[in-house]
Amino acid sequence: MRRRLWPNLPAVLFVTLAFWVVLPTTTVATEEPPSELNTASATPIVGGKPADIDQYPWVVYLSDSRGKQFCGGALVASDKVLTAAHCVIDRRAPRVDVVAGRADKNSQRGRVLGVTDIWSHPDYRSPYQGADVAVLTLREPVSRSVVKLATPSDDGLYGDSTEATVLGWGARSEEGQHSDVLHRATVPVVGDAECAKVYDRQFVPNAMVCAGYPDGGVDACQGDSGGPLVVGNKIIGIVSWGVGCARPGKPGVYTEVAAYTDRIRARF
Ligand code: 4AZ
Repeated sequence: MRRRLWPNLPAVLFVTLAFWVVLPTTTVATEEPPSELNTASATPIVGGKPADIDQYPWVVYLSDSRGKQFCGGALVASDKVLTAAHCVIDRRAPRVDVVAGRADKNSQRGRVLGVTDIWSHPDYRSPYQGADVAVLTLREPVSRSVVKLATPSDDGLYGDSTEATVLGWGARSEEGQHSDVLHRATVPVVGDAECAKVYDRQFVPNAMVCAGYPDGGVDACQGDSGGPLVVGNKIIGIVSWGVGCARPGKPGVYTEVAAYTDRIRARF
């Protein structure tokens, strides 16, 4: 054994050295092309830009007991947070925190608030069947401004091509990681007829609203769920589902808040 190994030592050394010298350069070389991906990954929520949380003081994120962000939400009353049912359906109130006033997850700004109650719409089964809406009750009220709920009389806000803003800490690209900082993006509302053409029966017109550009490029993504779609100071949608993120011809689908105003208010 020994005899056969020793004569090979120079070869082994050569190969080892070759790896030490060549491997790093080839690694760098193969890491070069993804710089394009890195550019995309610098625009979380897909196609958005960093947002000033002072402009959206009511936007919050939900974190688990380990402090990991898993969804978005919005303060709709001093002790109530609107989010998606699919965000919280499998969670218990004591294990959910609401983080308010913290744009950067790595900072200590703002407040971490405990949750005492989770209400999910009783009709919720899956995002594709509508009623993807939930209201969390905070342990104590916060003194921040709240966002207004769209109501059935805000029909006009759901019109084709209304410019809406989506906010969140979600993924930068379809396979990407969640963002560390709050991002926002502008997306036009897509009419019900148009969205029904894309998603067929999975689109429920009186429970959902779609938004996105025909060519894609800007959208909510994984981790943005539960977060707000707003027009001015009114929340018209809750990030719910979609096919991938920012794909051409595949708009994001949001819970139509105006369809649930009464049920939400009943929790106040
Ligand atoms: C998600 O998984 C998710 N592009 C949210 C929004 C969209 C897709 C996926 C819409 O939370």
